[in-house]
Amino acid sequence: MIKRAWWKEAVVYQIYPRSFMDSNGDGIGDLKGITSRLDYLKELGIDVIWLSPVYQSPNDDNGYDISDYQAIMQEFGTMEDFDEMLAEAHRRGIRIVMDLVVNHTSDEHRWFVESRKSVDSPKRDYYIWRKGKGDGQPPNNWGSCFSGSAWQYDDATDMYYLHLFSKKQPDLNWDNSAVREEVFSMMDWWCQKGIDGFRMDVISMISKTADMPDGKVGEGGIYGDFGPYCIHGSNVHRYLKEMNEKVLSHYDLMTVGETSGVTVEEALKYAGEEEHELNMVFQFEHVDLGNVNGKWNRNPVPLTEFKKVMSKWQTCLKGKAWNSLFLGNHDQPRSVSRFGNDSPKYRELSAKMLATCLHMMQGTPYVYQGEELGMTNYPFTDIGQFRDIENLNAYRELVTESRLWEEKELISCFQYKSRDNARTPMQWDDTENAGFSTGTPWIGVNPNYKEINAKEQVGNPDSVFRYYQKLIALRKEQPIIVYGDYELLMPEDASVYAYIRRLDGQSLLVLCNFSSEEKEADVPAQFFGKGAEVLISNYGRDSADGIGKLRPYEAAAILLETP
Ligand code: TEU
Ligand code: CA
Repeated sequence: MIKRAWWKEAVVYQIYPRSFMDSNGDGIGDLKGITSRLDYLKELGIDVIWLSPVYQSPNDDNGYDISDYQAIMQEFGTMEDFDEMLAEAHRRGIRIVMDLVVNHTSDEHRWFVESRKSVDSPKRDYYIWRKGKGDGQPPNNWGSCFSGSAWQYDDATDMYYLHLFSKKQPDLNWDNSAVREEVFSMMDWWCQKGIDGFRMDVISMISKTADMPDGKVGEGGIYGDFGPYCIHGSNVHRYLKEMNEKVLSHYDLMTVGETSGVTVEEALKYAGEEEHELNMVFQFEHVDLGNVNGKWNRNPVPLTEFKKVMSKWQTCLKGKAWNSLFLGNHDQPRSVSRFGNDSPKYRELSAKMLATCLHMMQGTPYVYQGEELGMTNYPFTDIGQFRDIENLNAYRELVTESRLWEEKELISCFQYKSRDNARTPMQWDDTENAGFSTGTPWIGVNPNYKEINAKEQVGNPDSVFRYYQKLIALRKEQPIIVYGDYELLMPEDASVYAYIRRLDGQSLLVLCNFSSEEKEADVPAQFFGKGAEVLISNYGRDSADGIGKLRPYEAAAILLETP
């Protein structure tokens, strides 16, 4: 029997504050904006908000570069606004999980400002400094996640600092116990305020190897891969156990680690029930499918591979750890555009189908803002429309500087994969700027907001929003959805994703057609019989009769009481 926990029964909603709701017309979403929309989230039925960073930041990477962990970003409001938002969320029974970005700080954080001053600075060892190789060469060939070398030369001391992300995001040195103490006491300060947990940014990268050899250069690549020397490093589990002992275990929190590159074996260490580290991790195997030599491609996701990956995580963590379930977030393109079909004909059907597929699995589902409306990728055509440092740097490196890529080719990959697809403003209604702001939004509003918006969908019983609302409610009513076992059916079928959940003599069959054609599903006979109840269907089915024939993007979940 699986141990019960509130965070296993919860549904999480991710807010990217910059793009959620602007309360004062400066074009930037803010905390008062979030507070004003809590009733909408209550109506959707979610239990927890994961708030992307709201701390003081120069916004080189939209808040993932923090210059003060205990202050609110001016553009987002004040600490009073935060306290009000937290209280108003709690009043509605909604918990708030904070983004914890402690692999790196901003270069404008006072620790780094002090650290870079001299080799004798008391904060020198808060960061990772190395001598260059001579003749202007960095310490090794590692590339950063946002293009260019992972090392930045610093005049003041004639040394380089490590930054796995942008050069304005220097990596903290977790091997220094003073750094760990600072982070833990900051976390404790937020817990004392009453927050309900942490989503931990790239927490798999906090422990680096002491010697830092060159990494492998991929085909057609310029820089070496830091992965083997920085991901799941030798001390990462020791540091998380220490964090758990000193902070996490003192509160009733939900914790989820963003662990890029995680395998099932590693996940069992981060999130194993007996490990006393984290509750869950985010794995990325399913969203990375199709990638070869990085993410700039337009490769589709083969369904058989997708099923294999999802099923592996469902079965291998069973009873030992807990899955987090997601198809989209602020780093991914819109899920309906990537895994479904965002054409007007199939957008709603396929968005509901994807939601069914994900929300009927074992794990804690995460809904990314706008996903509950079936929001789509943005029709980008021009580099001037992008705001994300990942795109701007890649464009500079691959098009402007090296001419390794044709502009058109790269923009077309950005269209498919850019993080900005998920960062366009939330579409609230059909008024100017989709009701997000009365000013000029910091990034373009998707032109489809007149058709796709919250106001229309809340009032429409057949909308994607209403469908999500029902899925979320079902999870609260049916323990089988939360705790049932999982078995994949028809593993080789390239169009239909079918699986069965089982708990206490009940069975739940989930059928999802991932294609725009009619498909046959091999449905076990008992699901046609008496006592088979349709829990949810995106075609409005009310009986399981003929359920073996699935229409384009059809999805259904059928509950069977087996005596
Ligand atoms: O993302 C970390 C991460 O694993 C990246 O490699 C991610 O895949 C990236 O978006 C590349 O496309 C986290 C945050 O979620 C992201 O928004 C931040 O930019 C990054 O860390 C640095 O803090
Ligand atoms: Ca604002």
